[in-house]
Amino acid sequence: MSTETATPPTGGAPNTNRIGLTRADYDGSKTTLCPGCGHNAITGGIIQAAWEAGLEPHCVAKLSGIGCSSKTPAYFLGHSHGFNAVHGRMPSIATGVHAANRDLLLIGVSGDGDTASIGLGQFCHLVRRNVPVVYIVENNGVYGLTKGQFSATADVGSTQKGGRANDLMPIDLCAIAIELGCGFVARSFSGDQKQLRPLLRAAFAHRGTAVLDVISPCVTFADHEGSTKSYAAVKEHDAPLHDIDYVPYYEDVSVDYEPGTTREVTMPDGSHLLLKKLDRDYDPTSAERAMAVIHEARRESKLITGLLYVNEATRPFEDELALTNEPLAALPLERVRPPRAVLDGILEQLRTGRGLTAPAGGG
Ligand SMILES: Cc1ncc(C[n+]2csc(CCOP(=O)(O)OP(=O)(O)O)c2C)c(N)n1
Ligand code: SF4
Ligand SMILES: [Mg+2]
Repeated sequence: MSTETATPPTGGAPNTNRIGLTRADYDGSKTTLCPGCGHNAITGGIIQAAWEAGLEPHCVAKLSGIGCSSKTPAYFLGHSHGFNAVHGRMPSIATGVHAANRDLLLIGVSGDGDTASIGLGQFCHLVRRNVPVVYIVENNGVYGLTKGQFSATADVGSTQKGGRANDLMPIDLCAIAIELGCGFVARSFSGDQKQLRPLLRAAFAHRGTAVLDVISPCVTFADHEGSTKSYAAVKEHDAPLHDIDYVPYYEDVSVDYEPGTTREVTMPDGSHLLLKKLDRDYDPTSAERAMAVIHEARRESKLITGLLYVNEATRPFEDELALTNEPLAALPLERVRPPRAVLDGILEQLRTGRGLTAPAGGG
């Protein structure tokens, strides 16, 4: 069985993956973020996971909002499509991209400010519609780009660099996602690549919104004593739910596999996520249990990481809307432009008022 610690290259040439690309083919431009920023490690995780998964770079669209985190799509998959949206508005752009071209795998990168503060409404509606986006929140509890103000995910009692304590309840994005019916919800840590990479690969294989809330320390504004999202605090309070392995659909899952101690999740493409029990027996298919674990963790000041919730049977956005399978850009003009007679009919209706229905409630 291949594990995430040692996925061998399987391309023809040395160090190439299944589609013949090297890891460097998944790089982007050089980071401009602070050295040691958790976001840089997540970028590395995305590059590695995309290479291991053999993603076709030209079939990926990277989307983001505004923030240090939202800058990071420039630093990975330099040959993919990309759109840097307005602050908190990435979900609308992602929804439009998916409606226009279902062949693209969408990777959305956002921050806790971008998602939980200004973009909360957008996030909720994306999840509720189950738009297929691998939605990564690089969560540091602050607005890094604008110099370290608390974001809406800051924990009660966590302090700013200057000593001021946050006294507002945090918004838990995983809890919101589960509540809104999201079929793939995970929490991880930028410093735990062994856990993050298989979660990313499973998220690439999911059909629907996959939310990954990744705690990602801001070394400049939130890595001091008193911050609950510093490297030291995360390491002290991290309580993983399980050890995670990922086996792609083209590899045999039977070797080294102990069904009694391992929970298996089959992804829509036939790949497998293997969740090996740690000290607790955790069922990631129960939304109630996931919510209970999130509440327990908050009560006990623990950071629970791993796959919190998975539902393989959710209905993605395109099924709900019966969208065409073909990218809109690939449709011939006669299939996207109504014929002259139809346009004339609409104009006639507008001119005469016949056939037009008044909006409910007037005005
Ligand atoms: C409409 C709008 N409001 C406010 C800002 C200022 N602003 C830029 S980034 C940001 C917060 C970024 O925080 P987060 O999403 O957590 O990203 P981080 O920098 O922490 O990675 C804010 C408030 C903006 N650019 N646009
Ligand atoms: S300010 Fe913080 S979040 Fe932004 S790049 Fe620096 S360490 Fe990262
Ligand atoms: Mg932030």
